[in-house]
Amino acid sequence: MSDALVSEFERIKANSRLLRGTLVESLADPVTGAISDDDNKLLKFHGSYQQDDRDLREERRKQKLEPAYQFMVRARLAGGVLSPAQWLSFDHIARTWANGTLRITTRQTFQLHGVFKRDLKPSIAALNDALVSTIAACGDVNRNVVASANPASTPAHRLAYRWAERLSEHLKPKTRAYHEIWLDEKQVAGGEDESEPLYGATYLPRKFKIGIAVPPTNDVDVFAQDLGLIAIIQQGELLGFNIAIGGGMGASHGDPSTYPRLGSVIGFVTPERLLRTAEGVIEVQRDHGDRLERKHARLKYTIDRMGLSAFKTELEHRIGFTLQPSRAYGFDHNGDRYGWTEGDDGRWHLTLQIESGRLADLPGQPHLSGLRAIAEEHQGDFRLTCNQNLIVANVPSTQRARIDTLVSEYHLDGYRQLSGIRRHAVACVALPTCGLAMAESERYLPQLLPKLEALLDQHGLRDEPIVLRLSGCPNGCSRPYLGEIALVGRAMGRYDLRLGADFIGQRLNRPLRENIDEAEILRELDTLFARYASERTQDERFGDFLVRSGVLPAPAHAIDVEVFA
Ligand code: SRM
Ligand code: SF4
Repeated sequence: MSDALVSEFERIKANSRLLRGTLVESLADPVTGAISDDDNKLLKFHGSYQQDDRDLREERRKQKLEPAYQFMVRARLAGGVLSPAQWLSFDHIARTWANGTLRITTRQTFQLHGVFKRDLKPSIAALNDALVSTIAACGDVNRNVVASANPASTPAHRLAYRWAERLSEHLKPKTRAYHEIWLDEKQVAGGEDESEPLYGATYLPRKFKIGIAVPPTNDVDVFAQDLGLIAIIQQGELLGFNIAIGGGMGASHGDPSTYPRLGSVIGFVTPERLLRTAEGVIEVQRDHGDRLERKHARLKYTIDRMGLSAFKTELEHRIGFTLQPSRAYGFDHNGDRYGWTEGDDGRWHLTLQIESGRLADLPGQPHLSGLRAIAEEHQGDFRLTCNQNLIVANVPSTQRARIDTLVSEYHLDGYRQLSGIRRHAVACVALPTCGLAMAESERYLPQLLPKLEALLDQHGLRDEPIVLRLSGCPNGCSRPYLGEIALVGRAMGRYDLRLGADFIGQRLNRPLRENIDEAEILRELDTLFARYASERTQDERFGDFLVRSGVLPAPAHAIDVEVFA
């Protein structure tokens, strides 16, 4: 492609010498807490974003100071699994170099916030010492591969996790830049052996995400992934994966050329063909994705531009085999199971609810310290979930009582009395760290939930499970278009109210009202809760009720494509 046909970002990637840019110089520059604009773009591939504390912006501006620059660091934890020793390293890094919190993300990993430039290198090096990398946690590459954390059986979880690890490793960038910059490895830039066989020098046109679901649990929201894999397991044996392509949530307000889209199921592959199939999807996207307009560069737009069947033909041509017809599967929920469950190997798993995934020590809620105490004694592992919760996993039965004692002692036992909506509430980070936030999200959830619960109480619906998703802007980091109820930020205190997704992550919601404040949101929901309480059929979910009763237009089919208004 000629230079005129690619974006500035493409030029920066092409000239970066496989993601090196001038990051070393930017990091060493003592004059500013920031790094250069070009390096900023490259830093993402290394797992970090430059941010500034938006709560302090105005004050700093008045004082003629540069913004309070700081960095977010995102780890790569395939399948969200980490050992107690790794937990203790995260805890140490959070307290030493970040803002004293750990944030479980909607893609099953940890983010550290508030890391100053001078502390980036020690933080990333310390994570690597604990065998946790941050490479490709962000950037135009395959990101953290997520996998069902809640499957009903232990072998199914192991299978999903093993494949998440294999995909994550196989699709990792090959550049040594990461090791040079953060881990002081000898410089090899320009060396003859160094290349990116899969990605090439300009990597992908945009981020790429893979998730593995194990039916009947869709806790990864498999249809929101660029490449969604639905594990087909029979009697403990993995037969293979249904392949869903082109899921994605991001959109922009008022721009109908951007939209959330659910993945389209295009076939089935056996396990030995999975890696090649994933590579094939990435190659087609690499060569056909839009490199001029980043807004239209995700796989979902490539597919809609090429046509699904043309995309599939191109994929099969590249991988050299035909996909088999997809196999039957069925999901029944996309949430987490709280409390203790027993695996079929006699080990136990305890799912704790972590509001918005934020682990901190707050008055009366010493959750971060509680988890540190648990990690010091725990003999199994931890699993982070895509609903921002935490599973203390693989606990021997002899250790259960001790874990319960610590959970109670550190007030981590909130999961015992959750309302139906609180069990299914997810909120993105938004303010003060996210540079794209238009409204509050994580900080708003604790205020909003009691108000929603009060309304639900009035209508006798307290225990009714309802999927609630909050996002501070339409980029969709909490996967809000899959919420039975969703608020998508427009401006401070104002949101689009979207309703009517299903309970299993297979139907997008629709906007009911745009740009409204809390009072209007609560009024709308009060009316709808009243109707739901009196008109629903037995076991009917809130989202399904809204569609059946005609409050919202019926979608053409369950897994559909929506044009975003
Ligand atoms: Fe996200 C950008 C946080 C999951 C779609 N996302 C951002 C940034 C980095 C803002 C930025 O670009 O400056 C946010 C940093 C906030 C902060 O202060 O930490 C951010 N995204 C998050 C996290 C932490 C939200 C959370 O509350 O957990 C999630 C981290 C996931 C991870 O561990 O890798 C997160 N982001 C998602 C998801 C959900 C998912 O992947 O399952 C989506 C929707 C799915 C998708 O990709 O379509 C998502 N984030 C976006 C987008 C829109 C992309 C698009 O195609 O249009 C952006 C903006 C962008 O890329 O330009 C974005
Ligand atoms: Fe930021 Fe928007 Fe993502 Fe929320 S949805 S974290 S506000 S980019």
